[in-house]
Amino acid sequence: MKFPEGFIWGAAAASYQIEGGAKVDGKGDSVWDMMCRQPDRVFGAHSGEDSIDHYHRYVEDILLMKKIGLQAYRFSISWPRVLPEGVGSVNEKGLGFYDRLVDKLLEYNIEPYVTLFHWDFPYDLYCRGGWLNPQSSEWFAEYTEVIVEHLSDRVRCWMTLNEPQIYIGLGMLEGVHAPGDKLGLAEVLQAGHNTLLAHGRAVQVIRAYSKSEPVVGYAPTGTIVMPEDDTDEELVEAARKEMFSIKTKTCWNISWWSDPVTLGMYPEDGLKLYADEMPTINTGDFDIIKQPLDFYGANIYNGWTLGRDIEGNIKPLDRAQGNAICANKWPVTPKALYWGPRYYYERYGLPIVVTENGLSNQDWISLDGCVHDPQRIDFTHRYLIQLSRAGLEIPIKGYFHWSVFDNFEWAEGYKERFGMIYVDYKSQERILKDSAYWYSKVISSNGKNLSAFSEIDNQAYEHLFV
Ligand code: IFM
Repeated sequence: MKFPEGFIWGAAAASYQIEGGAKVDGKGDSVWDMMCRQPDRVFGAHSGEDSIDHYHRYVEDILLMKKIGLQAYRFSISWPRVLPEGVGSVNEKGLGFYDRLVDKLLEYNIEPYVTLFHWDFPYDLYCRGGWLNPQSSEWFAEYTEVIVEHLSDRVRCWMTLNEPQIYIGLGMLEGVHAPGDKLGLAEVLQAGHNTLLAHGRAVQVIRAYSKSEPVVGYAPTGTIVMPEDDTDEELVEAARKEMFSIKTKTCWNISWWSDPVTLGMYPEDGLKLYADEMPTINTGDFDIIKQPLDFYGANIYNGWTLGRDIEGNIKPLDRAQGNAICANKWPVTPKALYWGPRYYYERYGLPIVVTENGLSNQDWISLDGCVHDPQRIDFTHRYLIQLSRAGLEIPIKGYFHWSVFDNFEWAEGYKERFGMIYVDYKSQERILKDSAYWYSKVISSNGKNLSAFSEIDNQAYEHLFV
């Protein structure tokens, strides 16, 4: 199995999911702090208030990352920890945390990959209209400037927004994520347009103020569509088209969120479908939104397959009974890590970094005191084989496993475990799972210890991973 020299092996996490310390050192509230205080919003009334206390335990956590051999750590910054009211006065203590975190990472030769926004929007700004406020992209630019001024002497790699589909779609349309609103689609798309402007302004700020040569990306999500037969050109084209199409009046699609950022326009089918709900677009907006990017950050977990019926018509394949699924019922579809990066690269022309990929599992501490997670190892192994295959055809720069630690899985609370490091939420003890030791060998061999695609292709049970 081959990965290029210089390929980045990392793992990811996000501020609200791991930091805890929600009320310490002057941090302001975020919409997730607010959501977690409301009844029946989050499974088991769990909250990220203490979470895994990374805020106080980051040194121990970085030592564990070093033990695994991580070359890069993708983390996000809590906007209200740094600017408690979202704009205006800076909370030096909050900023100081990220200083210490970055310094410690660099001391251990782990490259910081900073995400500016991973969903913990300042509550005070939410009260001023949140992403619906026409000024919201300027608020984000102000926040970005504070961070870039402060950290860019040591941080080179940046991502602006994580998964706008989720915090806008699930947060403002469907109301299951913070801020928990159920607005009309027109308002939601307006908020979406403002968040895309925020992305563009943030890239401008990074490029204008960075003290080192920046490497800038964007980290949206999306469901991958895969052709059943790689040699059927018509099917390959149909899957490509399907993956970027917009068919429902929701926020769950790829192109509405990525075309403006990379191609400088909204996609045609979306313009037609959302004709009655279109946001106000001012002259020059796309000049702001479309900024030069160094990579496309792809958060990829799964996909679905297009095949042919008995008459040869193209149609979605049914999932096999008893197919492989994660604890959260997401299907396990390794080829998503081949087709996803390939289709993204073909459409957007940017080198790919897999900014998230991983498995929700039911891990516990065995009687021998270890945490055995063979499914996570097999899942990651299968996906990485496909990624390496993609890497033979297109530029893939790195892979970030989601997640480093077990953590707060948003509306699902702590009932799902995504980490390679187990966390006992009561004692805060950390235990490296088997997958962490396994990943360590993947990293040190630059993937050479993985099976080759030729060894696993066309296995009899492949239908279980479709
Ligand atoms: O935990 C989340 C992360 O915050 C964003 N992407 C998907 C992960 C798993 O649901």
